[in-house]
Amino acid sequence: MVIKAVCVLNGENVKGTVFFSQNDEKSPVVLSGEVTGLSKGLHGFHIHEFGDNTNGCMSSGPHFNPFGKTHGAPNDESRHVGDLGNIIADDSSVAKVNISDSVISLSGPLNIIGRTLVVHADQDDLGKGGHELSSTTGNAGARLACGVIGITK
Ligand SMILES: [Cu+2]
Ligand SMILES: [Zn+2]
Repeated sequence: MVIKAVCVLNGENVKGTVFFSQNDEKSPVVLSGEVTGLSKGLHGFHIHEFGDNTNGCMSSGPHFNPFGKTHGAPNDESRHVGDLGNIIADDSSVAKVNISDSVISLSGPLNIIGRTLVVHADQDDLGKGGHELSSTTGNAGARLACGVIGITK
């Protein structure tokens, strides 16, 4: 049975909607959507641990990391479950989201529903930037917009 979820990203200038779909628990989760209001270039894109936005995006905590691994690229063996890499904004400040990820899930222990999707100000260096934050956040900078991932039909 297909499971579907949606996230409305809200920030001061950055907005977006991202749809999630997974055909069954063993299949990749497919993300599609659009984020607007971004500076041209790469922006870190993660699932953070908590679906708590009481103090804005800061309340969502660190990257969702149930296995206690080091931050990395989506295709790395060592990655947080929440590490989705970067989205890329074009000249018109729009980033199309087209991601298929085989680590996150919409059910079971790696379920991301109820957690927060965050878009960052800067590029996620995928753990390789040599900055002290590279191994935890990819040094992706401020949290420009976020939203809690919810169940949809
Ligand atoms: Cu993040
Ligand atoms: Zn991470």
